[in-house]
Amino acid sequence: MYKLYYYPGNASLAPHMLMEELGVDYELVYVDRNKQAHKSPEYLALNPSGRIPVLEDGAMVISETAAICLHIADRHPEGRMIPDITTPERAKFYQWLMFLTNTIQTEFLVYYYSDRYSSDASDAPAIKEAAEQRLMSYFDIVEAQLAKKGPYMMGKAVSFLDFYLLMLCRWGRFLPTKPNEMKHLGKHVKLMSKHPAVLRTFEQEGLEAPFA
Ligand SMILES: N[C@@H](CCC(=O)N[C@@H](CS)C(=O)NCC(=O)O)C(=O)O
Repeated sequence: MYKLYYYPGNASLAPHMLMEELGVDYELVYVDRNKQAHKSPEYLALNPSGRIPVLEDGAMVISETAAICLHIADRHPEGRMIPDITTPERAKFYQWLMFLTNTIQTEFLVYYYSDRYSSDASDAPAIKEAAEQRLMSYFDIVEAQLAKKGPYMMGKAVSFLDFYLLMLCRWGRFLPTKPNEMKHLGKHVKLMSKHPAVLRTFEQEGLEAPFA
């Protein structure tokens, strides 16, 4: 049985949706960010970066959202949440996963934690504004991919990239140009919002239905 350390709406949302989609056995462990539980010695022993999520798979402890999702998808190939290793789609999948985690997700850290990016607190609004512009340009790139290849990130079949992207679109709900108001991203969000696994996950985390 897996154990997912989560906080509602945090990066734990992607592996949570993935596990729901796959119907695997898992337990949720609430990490109370309001009490700084993610910086407690117990949590830091699991993930020294003090970031959410963490996955326990038996004796193995894994951090980093993309690594967690890859591990789960690889462990359950019958769920087809990642293209087969023998296909060219696998390489394109890696490309988009890295773009989502390395570029968009990382930029959201700058956007949401802009005060951490300068020793001068008065810089934070400008840092946030620049991150906002970059985020919107990155969502334009995803929009173009969906226009070309949609409705899902890998074409006709859903993969865990789509759950990852839904999480990032939700984080983008305060951007001046909201991903869910863009033509193809909006269609993607609508499509994903109907997935029973998504609805169950949002309900379990106490989040309002996505973009309702
Ligand atoms: N690269 C990490 C980033 C995870 C991350 O930044 N999680 C946020 C929540 S969405 C967090 O734990 N923030 C608390 C903090 O930075 O203090 C991953 O993908 O797992």
